[in-house]
Amino acid sequence: MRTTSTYTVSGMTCAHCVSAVTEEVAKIDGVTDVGVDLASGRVTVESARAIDDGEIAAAVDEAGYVVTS
Ligand SMILES: [Cu+2]
Repeated sequence: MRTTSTYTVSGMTCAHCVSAVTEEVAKIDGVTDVGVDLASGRVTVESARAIDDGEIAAAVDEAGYVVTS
């Protein structure tokens, strides 16, 4: 099952933030693609399985940011 989910992440201010979030979220088992739009804080995650919101939140937290929605 291919799933696309979108989250909003606060606190990202530059390309480094984008790469930090991308790197951590991409480590989640089953994630096949991560897209981050810096201006809106929108993070789009494509995965081969349904990813729990908590897993996304934990990965974003690991990068130093917060999922707000
Ligand atoms: Cu930054």
